[in-house]
Amino acid sequence: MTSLLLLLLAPVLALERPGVEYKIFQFPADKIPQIDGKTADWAMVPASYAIGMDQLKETVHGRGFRYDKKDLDVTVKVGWVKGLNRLYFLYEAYDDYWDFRRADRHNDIFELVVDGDLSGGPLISSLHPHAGMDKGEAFFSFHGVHAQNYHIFTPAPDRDWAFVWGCQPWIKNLPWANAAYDYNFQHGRSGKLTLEFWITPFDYAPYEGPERAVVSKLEESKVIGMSWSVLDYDDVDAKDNEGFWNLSHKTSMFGNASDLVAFRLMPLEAGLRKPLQAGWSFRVLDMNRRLVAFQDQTSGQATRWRWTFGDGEESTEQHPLHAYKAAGEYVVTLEVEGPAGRSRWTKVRDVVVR
Ligand SMILES: [Ca+2]
Ligand SMILES: [Ca+2]
Ligand SMILES: [Ca+2]
Repeated sequence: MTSLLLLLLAPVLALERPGVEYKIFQFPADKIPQIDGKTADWAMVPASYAIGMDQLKETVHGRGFRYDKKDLDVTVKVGWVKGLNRLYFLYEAYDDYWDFRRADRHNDIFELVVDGDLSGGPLISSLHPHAGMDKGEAFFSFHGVHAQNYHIFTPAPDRDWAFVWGCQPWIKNLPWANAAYDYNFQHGRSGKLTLEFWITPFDYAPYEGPERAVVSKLEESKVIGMSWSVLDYDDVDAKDNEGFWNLSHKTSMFGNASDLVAFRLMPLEAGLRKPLQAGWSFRVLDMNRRLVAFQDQTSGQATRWRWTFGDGEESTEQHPLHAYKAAGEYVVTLEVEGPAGRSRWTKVRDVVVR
């Protein structure tokens, strides 16, 4: 009986931590965070979006869930903006020993893995599904191509902010990513670090560069795969870090997109949107017949729709089709009505037929 229940409750998505889903906060378009390492623009993000130490498991050195906030204390918030294919992050951490004097991978690191289209499966060359494949070929054709791994240095004085573990280092620079830090400590000291950054997830991020790349399309309510780990180095002379604190609870999250966790791109919080806001899009289906499909995209509950197509014709359908009799540049308006009142939205000369 138990196993049947588990089977029924199992999520459709083959991601780690079934039943767990984190939220990505939607910033309004007029409140996009400024990448300056300051946290003021994140004050509007509710506490329910913050992901802290209690969600991480140390999976390499056997510490499990036994964290000590005097050793490491990390909180991460993730955001997005509808219409921008970017993921914004606010990383706030306390560490008893910030380890960043060496110029190699021995550095406090925030490792982030993103799979924007849930393609799943291995993403690093050593896990290439074709056994025996040439190492170089596997790296340049595969490593990080369909899901990306960033090793972000915390902090990163005198060097790039991250290394992309893959064949596409170009993704860490503008216009694909940007980062800023705020901290006030020397190497080997304790203190608080703030890192603010955004990245662009890619369905396809090839070695050759952005010309052949495909950016992941971020859409409201969609789920993406993501996980991070905090590699805590607390001794510049030590051989290894002393913590691999990760959100997926599975070490192999660094190289397998099926071991990531579900994150949902949330709608605007209720306090940040109008209860009813008319909106719409259109597509010319057949220019020869001047046939246009209109799509209602109103947010909030609407019960009545009235379209005026700009040629004297109207419709009360939610998603009407309209054939214009004459060529023209039209002004189209949708008016909606619902329990919360009325709203209208006009586009001037977007709908053009010949
Ligand atoms: Ca900021
Ligand atoms: Ca530490
Ligand atoms: Ca450290």
